[in-house]
Amino acid sequence: MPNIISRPSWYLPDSAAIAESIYLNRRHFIKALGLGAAAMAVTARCGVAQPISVPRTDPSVEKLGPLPAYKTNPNFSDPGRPLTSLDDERNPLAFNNFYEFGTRKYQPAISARGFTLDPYALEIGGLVKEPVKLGLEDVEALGVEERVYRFRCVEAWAMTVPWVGVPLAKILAKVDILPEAKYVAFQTFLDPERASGQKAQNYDWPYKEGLRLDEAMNEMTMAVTGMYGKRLLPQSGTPLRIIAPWKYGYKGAKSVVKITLTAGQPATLWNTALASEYKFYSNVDPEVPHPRWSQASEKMLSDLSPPESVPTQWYNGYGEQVGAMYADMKRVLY
Ligand SMILES: Nc1nc2c(c(=O)[nH]1)N[C@H]1C(S)=C(S)[C@@H](COP(=O)(O)O)O[C@H]1N2
Ligand SMILES: [Mo]
Repeated sequence: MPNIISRPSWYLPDSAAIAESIYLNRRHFIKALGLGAAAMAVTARCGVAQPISVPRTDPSVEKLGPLPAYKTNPNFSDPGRPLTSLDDERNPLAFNNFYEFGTRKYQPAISARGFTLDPYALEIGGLVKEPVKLGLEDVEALGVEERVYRFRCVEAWAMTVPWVGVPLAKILAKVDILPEAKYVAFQTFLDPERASGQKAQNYDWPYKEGLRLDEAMNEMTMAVTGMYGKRLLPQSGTPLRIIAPWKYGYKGAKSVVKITLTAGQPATLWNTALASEYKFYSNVDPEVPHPRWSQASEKMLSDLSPPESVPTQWYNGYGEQVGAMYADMKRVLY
């Protein structure tokens, strides 16, 4: 194994990280939202502005109406570690990866505000007998449930989130899948005018991801429409995203509009951009380092600064649910 000393770019002491991009973003954010000085406080710890609190609603999302009634699935109610609090300094509604709305962590919560795909349609096509288009109500009519999952980004930060959604297998059951189909491709919307990150030439927009068909059908894989009891905000992938919690976070596309059944392994945005760093499988594995950093440990979103870190679990701890799918593959895989 190579001697890995470098670290992901966010992996900085608070003082350094906050002093640059985040602090500036916060000032923009406060302006953009018309929030007053009350939203800002001074932290004794690093002497710069505290994160402002991100609104937990968005008018564009309110228009979609509330989530349908749901229950927590008892098989996935105990993630074995505390939920990531929305009151934490870095929290899942403020700290995001959603490159369509900017590459800095605190940008999407600002620049995606008001974004909507309403009226929404999820197209399912490719190697199916008859393609279908489902509205959000059609998807949710298949039965929404809550599941608390561990989440692990390839950048080695982690969180624990109560997602609300529909098992993807229930959605795929709406089409007759042809026997040649072996993979499932996911595609995000394409609208560079509203999502200016898509004007960046270095990525093959729209965002694309894929799973093997059995992975897509696995009980763990969810089409998520809500989190923390509410509909997804724009920065979290309104109105529907994919979550496959034994894989690195980028395998789950946000704001998905199209699902295509394919015979061959589909191209993905990250693999196309940087094949040496982002492979198709991308299963969480402490023994397979990213070329630029170790994956042996991870940090919770609320506590990114050293020294606290916890060991990474193989398959993010979901080996019991997903391990059998890889029985005939080598241990070392991405
Ligand atoms: N369309 C789209 N989906 C995406 C991304 C993205 O940039 N665009 N980023 C991925 C990455 S790298 C991660 S870690 C998660 C982040 O989800 P979060 O911001 O809700 O934590 O979304 C994934 N899905
Ligand atoms: Mo990620």
